[in-house]
Amino acid sequence: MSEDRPDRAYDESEACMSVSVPLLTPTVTVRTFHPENVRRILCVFPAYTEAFGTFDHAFPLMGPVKAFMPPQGILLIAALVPREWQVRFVDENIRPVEESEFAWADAVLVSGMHIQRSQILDLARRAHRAGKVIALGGPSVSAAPEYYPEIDLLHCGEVGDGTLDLFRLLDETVARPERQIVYRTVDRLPMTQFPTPAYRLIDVRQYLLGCVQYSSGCPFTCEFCDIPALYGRNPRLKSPQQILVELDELADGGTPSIYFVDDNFIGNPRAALDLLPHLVEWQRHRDYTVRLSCELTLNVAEYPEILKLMREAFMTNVFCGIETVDTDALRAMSKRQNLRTPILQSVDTINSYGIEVAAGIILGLDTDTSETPDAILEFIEAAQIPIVTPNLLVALPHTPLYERLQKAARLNSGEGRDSNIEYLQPYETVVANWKRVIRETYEPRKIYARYATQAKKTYLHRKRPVRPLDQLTWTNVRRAVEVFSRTAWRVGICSDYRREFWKMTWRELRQGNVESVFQIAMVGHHLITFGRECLTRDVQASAYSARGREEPLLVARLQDAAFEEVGPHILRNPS
Ligand code: B12
Ligand code: SF4
Repeated sequence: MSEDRPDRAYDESEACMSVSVPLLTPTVTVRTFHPENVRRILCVFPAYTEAFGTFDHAFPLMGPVKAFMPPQGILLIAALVPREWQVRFVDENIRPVEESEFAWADAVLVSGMHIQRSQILDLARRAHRAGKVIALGGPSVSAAPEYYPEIDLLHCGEVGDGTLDLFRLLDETVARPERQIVYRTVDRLPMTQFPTPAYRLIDVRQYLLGCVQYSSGCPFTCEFCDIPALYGRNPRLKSPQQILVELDELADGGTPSIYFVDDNFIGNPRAALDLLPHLVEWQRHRDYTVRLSCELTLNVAEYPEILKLMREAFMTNVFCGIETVDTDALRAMSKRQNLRTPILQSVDTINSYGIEVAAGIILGLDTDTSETPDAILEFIEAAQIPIVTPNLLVALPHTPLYERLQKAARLNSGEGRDSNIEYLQPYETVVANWKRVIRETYEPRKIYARYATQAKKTYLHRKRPVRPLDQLTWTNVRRAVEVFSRTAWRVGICSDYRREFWKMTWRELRQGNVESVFQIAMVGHHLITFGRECLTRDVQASAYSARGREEPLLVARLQDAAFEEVGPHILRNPS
């Protein structure tokens, strides 16, 4: 296969061999498949694009941390490839793949979201330059295979029979195919048969959070969301025992915080109730040294039993898609689960169990008016939610929203836009509203004030370690001193909101909340810095579009590197 083979256009009807009904012998699954040949598999996760939710600006305060969260999907694949094969893993959020690693590999396996599309295509170019076959799976290709005409092998859907066929092909040959081949999973592997993702291939201390997945799928059908189409409406589950093994591995690896990446942790409330007592026991045993967090729907406020167990399990943070405070808009987008109880009341209820709420907000809805930004800002003020992620509405493929707008001829993928939607308001108005919400939400005084409220309203209700002195190990103390020195320098001395920082620090220290000082300072620093970049740089506004990604991230990283150079020696990374 020549290295400079021209890219081919995607045309499913003509160009692709689409393998949708695999020929399986009944007993062989992707877990029991034994290959005939030995292969070297390079699993790669592409870099993120900076966003409110990726916390890049917090990392320079934190020593070894270089990325947000380990990528579950590709780590699962790394654990699933036949035992006879060798596997290496590189997360390009930590470091780029080296030429020698491409040279080592027989095949390159990649995952990613739409927002990582240009990074995925860049990986394909590098793999092809090295003459290697590349296979892509994950949420983006599963929803939109047509985005990836350059990739040799596409894997659509979750792991299952499609994955088995992909492995069979790689066993047979690692030559690049003449035409793109698409594998689609029809029979999913039950999650109870999932192996532990290959956490052994990462240093979890390089991530802000560890993560695990208990369930996949969500019963709701919000108009803009592709989860029901991609992962189904009837959540599939791992067993609590699988989760405990994963939690132990991550906690033993040194992570202070673990996130459940489930689409909706209470998608099946009964399943949450089954798992939570195990988590409570696990936390008691570990004396609450690891914070847990998850994504769930706001109607958790209707389940006091779940909230009580979440508190006992030291679930300290949840992300909720609040989306909008306009009840007509919630009805229009089929997000009725947010309507059952007034939103502010739900947030207060969740907070009363010691759980902080982070909120996703969408701008550009058909129901938006000139009053929308004010309504959002009033809500943030009333709810006192510190972390808010405002995004422009985007029509993702395979969503009811996409179909509706396509029929109405309101899709527009013109250059330089961060959304493919013709909004009812002018595009510039929607972007201006987005900027206004960000400017006012992330004014340093306001975000620190919201954290001050959380300290009284939420953090006071949290579990506390029974033996706090056990955590005073030499390693922990040294790490705390290092992180505090960095934070004190960057935020407490160099930033223009140092007054707010010191006020918060004294208040929290007086109450003995050492951990809160670190959390608030780091998260606050990211939100304020990234918020300012949204206003002053060409940061893309939807967190979905493929526009303008590498350069800003590079600029941010170079700025951080330059800062390290001028900072005093004591503030540098320990080796
Ligand atoms: C955790 C999470 C994040 C985390 C980390 C993501 C990560 N490390 O991968 C963070 C917070 C960073 C994040 C951010 C965003 N996210 Co997000 N996120 C998720 C979430 C909830 C879970 C991801 C996960 O770990 N799933 C569990 C794993 C096991 O599932 P999986 O990756 O799909 O893998 C399965 C298969 O796809 C397959 N597979 C995966 N990879 C490969 C590779 C090969 C070779 C093969 C054979 C198979 C295979 O095997 C797995 C098992 O079946 C998903 C929802 C979801 N259900 O996936 C959204 C989701 C991936 N995120 C999404 C989006 C849009 C975003 C954001 C753009 C905006 C937002 N909503 O906040 C930002 C962008 C970040 C950035 N700026 O770059 C979308 C992606 C849409 C799409 N189709 O591309 C999803 C699907 C949710 C949604 N519909 O809104 N996200
Ligand atoms: S509740 Fe969340 S995961 Fe479920 S369909 Fe709505 S947006 Fe998607």
